[in-house]
Amino acid sequence: MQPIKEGGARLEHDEARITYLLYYQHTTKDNLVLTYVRITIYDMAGVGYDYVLKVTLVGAEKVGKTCLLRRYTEDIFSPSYVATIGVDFAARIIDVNEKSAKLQLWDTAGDPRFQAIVQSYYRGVAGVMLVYDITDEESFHHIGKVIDDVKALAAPDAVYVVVGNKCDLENARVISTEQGQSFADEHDCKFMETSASDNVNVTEMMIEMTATILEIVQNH
Ligand SMILES: Nc1nc2c(ncn2[C@@H]2O[C@H](COP(=O)(O)OP(=O)(O)O)[C@@H](O)[C@H]2O)c(=O)[nH]1
Ligand SMILES: [Mg+2]
Repeated sequence: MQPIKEGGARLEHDEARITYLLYYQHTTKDNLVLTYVRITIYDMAGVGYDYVLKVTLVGAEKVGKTCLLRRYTEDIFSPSYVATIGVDFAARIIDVNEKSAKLQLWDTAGDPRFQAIVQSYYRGVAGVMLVYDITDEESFHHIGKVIDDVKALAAPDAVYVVVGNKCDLENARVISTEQGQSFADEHDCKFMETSASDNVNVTEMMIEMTATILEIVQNH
């Protein structure tokens, strides 16, 4: 898979961050494929950290992976839907138990055409967030279908969090908190219900996951 064209564009920037859109083009047997990666780089000059932790968000399309990532790293929420093409990436420093970690968050595209690149992002992950939408039964089944594949690709001591997103939409709920919790218990995962739109449990989820990862890392 030889890139035949590469490039990038600066999308937006302010004093604290720059967002780039990078792309490369390559050909497969009969297709021309364009891969985009959106990258937000923060001005972290002078900011030290003890660990870099790679975290992948997994889940069906439209469950809110990109929104959770943006809510946590930029504290914004956008109600319009822009499909992630390829991979969405953002980072933020988190302080837990007197240690600083740089969390690298990757939103993998649900589109099966991108499975090849998506798989490579499972390698070396310290944390996996398995996201479903509490108003969408199909999305809950989806994480049940992919969890074994993800566990096969990720590091054996990776930490898993089952995330029931859109908990602000209580009236449209079809997956109960108990269902989510028992799925998580069965698969040895942590569990949390979140809302990217109302900013419920997003920071808590990141802290909980990071604390668990650091516990494992420090006991090695
Ligand atoms: N009500 C509600 N809508 C959400 C929430 N999170 C995401 N959405 C909406 O769900 C759609 C898909 O979100 P997105 O993050 O792009 O999904 P992704 O495909 O998993 O990355 C968008 O229209 C969002 O505005 C949430 O917590 N509550
Ligand atoms: Mg997305």
